[in-house]
Amino acid sequence: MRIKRVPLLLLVLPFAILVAAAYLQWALFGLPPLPPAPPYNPTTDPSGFPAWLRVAHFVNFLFLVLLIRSGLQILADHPRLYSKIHCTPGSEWLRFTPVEVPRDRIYTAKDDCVYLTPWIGLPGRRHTIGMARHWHFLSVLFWVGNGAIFVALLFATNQWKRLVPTSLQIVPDAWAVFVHYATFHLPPEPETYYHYNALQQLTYFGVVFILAPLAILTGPSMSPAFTSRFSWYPKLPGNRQIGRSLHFLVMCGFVVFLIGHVAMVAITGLARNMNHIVIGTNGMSPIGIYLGLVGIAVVTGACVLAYWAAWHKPRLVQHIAKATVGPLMMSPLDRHESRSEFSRESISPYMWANGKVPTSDAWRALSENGFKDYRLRVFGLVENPVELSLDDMRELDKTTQITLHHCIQGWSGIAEWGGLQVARLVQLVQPKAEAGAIVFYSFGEGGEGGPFYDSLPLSNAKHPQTLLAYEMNYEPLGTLHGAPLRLRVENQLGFKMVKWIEAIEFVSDVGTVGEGEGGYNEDHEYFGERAGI
Ligand SMILES: Nc1nc2c(c(=O)[nH]1)N[C@H]1C(S)=C(S)[C@@H](COP(=O)(O)O)O[C@H]1N2
Ligand SMILES: [Mo]
Repeated sequence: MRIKRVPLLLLVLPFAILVAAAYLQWALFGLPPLPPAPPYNPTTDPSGFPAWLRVAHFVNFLFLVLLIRSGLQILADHPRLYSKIHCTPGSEWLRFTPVEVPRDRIYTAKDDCVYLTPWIGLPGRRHTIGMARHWHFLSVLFWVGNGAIFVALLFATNQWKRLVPTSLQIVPDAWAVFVHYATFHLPPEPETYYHYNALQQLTYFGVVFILAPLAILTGPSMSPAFTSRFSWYPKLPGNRQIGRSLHFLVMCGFVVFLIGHVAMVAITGLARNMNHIVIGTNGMSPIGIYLGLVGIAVVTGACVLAYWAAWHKPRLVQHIAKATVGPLMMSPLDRHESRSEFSRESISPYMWANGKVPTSDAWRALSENGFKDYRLRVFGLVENPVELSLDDMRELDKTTQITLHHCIQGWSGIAEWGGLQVARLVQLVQPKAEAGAIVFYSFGEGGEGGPFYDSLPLSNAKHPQTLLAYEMNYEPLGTLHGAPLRLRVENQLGFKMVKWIEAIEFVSDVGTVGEGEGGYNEDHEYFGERAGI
């Protein structure tokens, strides 16, 4: 792991200053007096922990664990965090790989993935981002749903009074408690069955009302469909990579809280605390501890089950995600014609690459001849099948756009693309009424051999920013980035954008192509077919 000095200081210094200030205050003035317990009104103030609260607390714990573990796995697919949108190697503020990216040979973003032990990552090992994303998105539906119910019930009952401070006095009060903890003077426990101490209240408030919303809000800043529709959104944190970095830091916040929270539960009266958390009583019996251990076993079991399903039933998980995450999270984004463009000055100096450069004789011969003999074959369910040379395409029409590429792995980069709108091609070939999707076949092979391909529903193929690009950054498309022709679909993730295109087929349904999942990565790596987030 390597972190640059400035971000390290920015992260560590505030905490170090707080602890140093606490020590100084103790050394100079002694421990501050602790705030008195607030007056308790049995008719209006909360007493104990109702069942809904305990259930929500457990459900939250379960899905938070799944989210953190699958999130770390997603990070392992591109173990670098940047402050700039360009992702130039060497510019990362934090990285979890010792590799310095070589510039003298092809080194793809996929080469850069790191192994993550299944004890930490879900589903673990190397380049398992397809499955990790399914678990991440499935978990987030339940985590957010549960959180919404929890917050609604907090305010529907008097339980909100535990968490929400009603006076600024909370700040000096929490500071007094902090000076005690930081200097290892445990303050007397409050009657937590009725109220928390000031620091505890402020911390829980921060986790529920700041950290959790930040986790939810930073997520969509990484979605190509969302950010091409709302191009202002990723500018809120600064840019997409800052959004991604914040998403990671929020996760770190949750981990730090989890460790501190569990430690405090253990230190400040384990049996009583566990009875509060698990069965809602205020006694000293060990039953809460036992049932709590059962709860931890259930969470562990869920992790084992998710791991097993990812490795033994990946197709099933992929299909469940398609049936649930698809309609709930993707459909609202799919429907919109959106465009997000960047200025010429913002073009990235470096663009990561993925995929295997074609090795077939046919492609090599074309390449050696500068693709003069290249003919794009467009066939299938069309009235007017065509074969187009690059010149034919140039004559038909040319559209240019400066857009942001979002790879599923997390890296991004801005480039100019010039080429033929797929919508124009559709107009030319006249799809038959049965045609529902377009399949793009590559000269290149996929990671496990066999031709690389992917598909688009006809609706998205008609999007104004869906392009067959033969130009990148004002020059003919180079070998590494897909010469002679590649797809650009700006509201989708990079893996949909087939490079080195050989032919295009109009089909009724992608189920008949390859293994029927819609593309090579969908077939082989269980990626979701709709790639708007
Ligand atoms: N033929 C082919 N096209 C492909 C791939 C591939 O493996 N083979 N990888 C895809 C992925 S995962 C990404 S992120 C983009 C990368 O485009 P770039 O290399 O131009 O940055 O290409 C896509 N097109
Ligand atoms: Mo990608």
